[in-house]
Amino acid sequence: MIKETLEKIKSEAQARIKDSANLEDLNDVRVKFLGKKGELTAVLKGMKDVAAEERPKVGAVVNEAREEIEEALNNARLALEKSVMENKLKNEKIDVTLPAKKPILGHRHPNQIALEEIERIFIGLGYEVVEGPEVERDYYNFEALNIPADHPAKDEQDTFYITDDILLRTQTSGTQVHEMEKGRLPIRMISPGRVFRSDEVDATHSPSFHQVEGLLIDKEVSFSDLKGTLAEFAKELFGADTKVKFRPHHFPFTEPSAEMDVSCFKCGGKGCRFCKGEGWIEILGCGMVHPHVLEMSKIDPLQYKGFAFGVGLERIALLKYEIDDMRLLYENDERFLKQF
Ligand code: 2NM
Repeated sequence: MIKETLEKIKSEAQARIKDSANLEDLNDVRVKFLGKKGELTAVLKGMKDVAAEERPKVGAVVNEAREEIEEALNNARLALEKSVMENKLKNEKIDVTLPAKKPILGHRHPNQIALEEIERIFIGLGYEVVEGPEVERDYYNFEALNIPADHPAKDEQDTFYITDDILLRTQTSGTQVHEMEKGRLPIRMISPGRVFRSDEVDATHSPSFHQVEGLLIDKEVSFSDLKGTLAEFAKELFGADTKVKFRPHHFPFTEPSAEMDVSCFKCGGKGCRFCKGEGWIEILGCGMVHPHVLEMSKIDPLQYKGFAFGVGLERIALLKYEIDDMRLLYENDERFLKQF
C-alpha cells in the first residue's frame, strides 16, 4: 500500500521535474514533494499507523524515494543552471575585436594657446608671470594708476561696480600695483587675466575678455628698452621678419605713451585684405610708467624708471589664428576649438 503510494509520488515528481521550465518551477516541485507539508512528509507522518516491526523497512523505502527525488531535483537544477549560463554567455557576448569608443579629448582654447606663447616669450626674457584678483578696490584699478575721478573709464557705463569702492577690474594693472607696493625691485613681470568692461557683445567686444600686461622697473630704463623688448616680442610672436612701429598715444598711467603696430604678417606690409590695406596691424599699448604712479607705490622716480604695456589676448588670438568674430572664442564649440 505504502509502496504503491511512493511509486505514484515518485513518478509524479519525476514528471513535474521534467516539466519545470526554470528554477522557480523546480523549487515549487521541491516544496510540493519534499517540503514540510509535502507529500513525502505526509507519508512519513503516516508511519505511526505502520506496525512497529515493519517501520524500519518502510522507513528505508521512504528515504530511498526521498533520495531519488532529491537527486532528480539536483540534476534538473544543474541542467537548468547550465542552460541559463549558456544563454547568458550567448546573449551577453562581447566582441572584443570591435573598435573601441574613442574618448573625447579636450583641446586648448585659442586664448590659452596664445597666452602660453606670450608667457613663453616673456619668461625667456626673464619675466615672472603673476596673477591677481579679478575683484579690486577702486584704488588699485584706477587711483594708483593715475586715473582721475572724472575719467570716462570710471563711468558706470564702462565699469562693473560691486560697491562704490569695489569693482570688477577693467585691466590687470592692479596686479602690478600690488607687486610694486611690495617694494622688491627690480620688477620684471607680466600679469595675464580676465578683465571686465560694460560693453555690448559684438564681433570685437565682450563684457569679459583677457589681457596680458607687462611691467619692468629698474634703474636706468629708457624708452629704447621698451622698444627693443616689444620688437623682440613681436618677432617671436609673428615671425622674424616682423617690423614694429610706435605711434604716440595717451594713457594716464604712462608718459610718454604709445601704441605699437606690427607689419602685416600676411602681406609683409604691402597692404592686403587682412590688414585692410594698411600694411600695419595695431597690437598693443605701452609707455614709460608715469612718475606719479611710481611715487604712489613708494618707488622713487628719480632712482627708478619703468616701462609697461598691455595686450588684449583675444585680439592676439583672433589675429594669429585668423578668426574674424570674437564671439566664436566664447561658444566653446568643439568643432571650432579643435582647429587650432
Ligand atoms: C597698457 C598700456 C600702457 C600698464 C601700466 C601699468 C602700471 F601698473 F605699471 F602702471 N601696467 N600696465 C599699461 C601701460 C597698460 O595697456 C594698454
